[in-house]
Amino acid sequence: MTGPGRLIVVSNREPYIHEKTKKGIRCKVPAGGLVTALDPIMQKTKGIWIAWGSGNADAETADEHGRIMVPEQCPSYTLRRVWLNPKEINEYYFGFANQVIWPVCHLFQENAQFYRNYWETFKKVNERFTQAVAEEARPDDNIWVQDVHFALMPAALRKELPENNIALFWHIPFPPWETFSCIPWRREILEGLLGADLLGFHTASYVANFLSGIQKEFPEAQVSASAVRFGGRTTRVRAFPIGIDYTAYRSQGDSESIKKRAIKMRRQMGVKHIILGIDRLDYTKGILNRLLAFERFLENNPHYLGRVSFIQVASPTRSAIAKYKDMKRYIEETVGRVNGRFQQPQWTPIIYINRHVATNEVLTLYRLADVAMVTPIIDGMNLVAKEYVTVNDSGVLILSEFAGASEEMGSAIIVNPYDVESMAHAISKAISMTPEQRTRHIEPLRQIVKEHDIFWWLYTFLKEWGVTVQGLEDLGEEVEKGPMPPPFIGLRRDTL
Ligand code: GDG
Repeated sequence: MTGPGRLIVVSNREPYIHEKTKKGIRCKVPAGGLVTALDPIMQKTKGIWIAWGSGNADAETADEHGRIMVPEQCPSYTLRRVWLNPKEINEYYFGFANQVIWPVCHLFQENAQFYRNYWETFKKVNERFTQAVAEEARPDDNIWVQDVHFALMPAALRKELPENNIALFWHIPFPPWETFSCIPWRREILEGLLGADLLGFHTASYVANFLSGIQKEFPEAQVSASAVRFGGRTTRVRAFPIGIDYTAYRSQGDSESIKKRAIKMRRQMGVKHIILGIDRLDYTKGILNRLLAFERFLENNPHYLGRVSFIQVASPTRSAIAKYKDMKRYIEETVGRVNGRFQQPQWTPIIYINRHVATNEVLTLYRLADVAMVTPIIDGMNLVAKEYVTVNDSGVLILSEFAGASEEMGSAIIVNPYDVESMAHAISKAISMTPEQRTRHIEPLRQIVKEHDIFWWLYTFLKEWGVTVQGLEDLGEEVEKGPMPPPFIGLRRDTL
């Protein structure tokens, strides 16, 4: 154990975004597990969070070095914003992160665009962020890099800051080597990652894929089940399944206002059964096959016509990228075709929402839905599965065997998202379960989410890393006591 030092977090998305609105500058907190978990922790440790300053009022609210104390109501840690120009955003973020690493790691190599300028800009942006960390860090700081956007940083940081503890968490799948090796710059990416003391993935199979890839690319490396010895140093590699802020979801989902909204919405919809899907509109999320499964279900079970509706929230994401535009078109054509085929004056089979919905609405939908279909083609973890079983007391979860979440949540109704017929069958099974069967189904799932919440994830990661962080010395005790109380969040959490 070393330390205690501060925690320096590096992520692409920033925890506080300043935007110009008609009513003046407003500060928004993006929704999502990472910010929810790390923000209260950063408030306690008074560390530094380094991220891309993406808001159109970010520059004018920060000082000349891009620094701003956050949160506004009780400034306790430094957000250091790094500026990117439109070319960099296009090539590093939409290009390399979203059109090289993302499709390859999700086994969609055919969607990848291996342009050299994407790679060059990716390297440049990784260097820029490394410099920003170097300007902020003290030798005893613990530097925790988040996600694929900064895959090259651990090694670059190791060079700049040989004294510091450095770790990285990879939020998406790590694919089999046959797939990953199609990236022309795979060697540099792996060398970048091996600069870390600790690398975290969501599941044991991603760890295994990574380790076997290392062995193939670097035959001279010594690889064990949980570590790599290479170039004179050791990188530990382990699975840390990410969780959600269980207590916050549970208490917000249980509030009177959410319950009332759910009851009202069900009355207005006038159907007996409601099935839900909530995803970013991404080709990995399996939305199209899910809609086809619902169509097959209606075909096979005509007695359900008029009695069951499917609500699909497909929130816009990366919509400038051609493959996302294509997927949106296929989905919308399918919604139109299925609705055209079955619709009745008083009943809409598929209710399709293609916008970002407010968090309260998401909670209402979780509360309302009898069945949630979380059926990605492949997904690192998938937090929607965890959120749904936390908020709903008597729902049924249909879960893809290719979502990381299925490693822990094996008692859900597990489906193969390519098999439309069996997903249709899973829908009939789910909606014909009795209330007692549903309660028996969801309770153990909720228990798993409760035990392995986001604070457990954080604590387990820091413990394995072997660092002690200033202000967080009591984190272990708090995690042992059970889920943490909701953090101080003084702002709306309704953007992604
Ligand atoms: C990556 C990995 C991994 C979605 N639409 C709206 C909305 N959401 C919220 C959900 C949930 C989150 O966004 C999505 O979480 P996912 O886990 O599905 O994933 P990704 O964005 O793909 O994230 C994933 C995750 O990282 C964490 O490591 O689990 O596998 O791909 O919280 O509720 N929230 C609101 N409106 C929407 O329209 N408010």
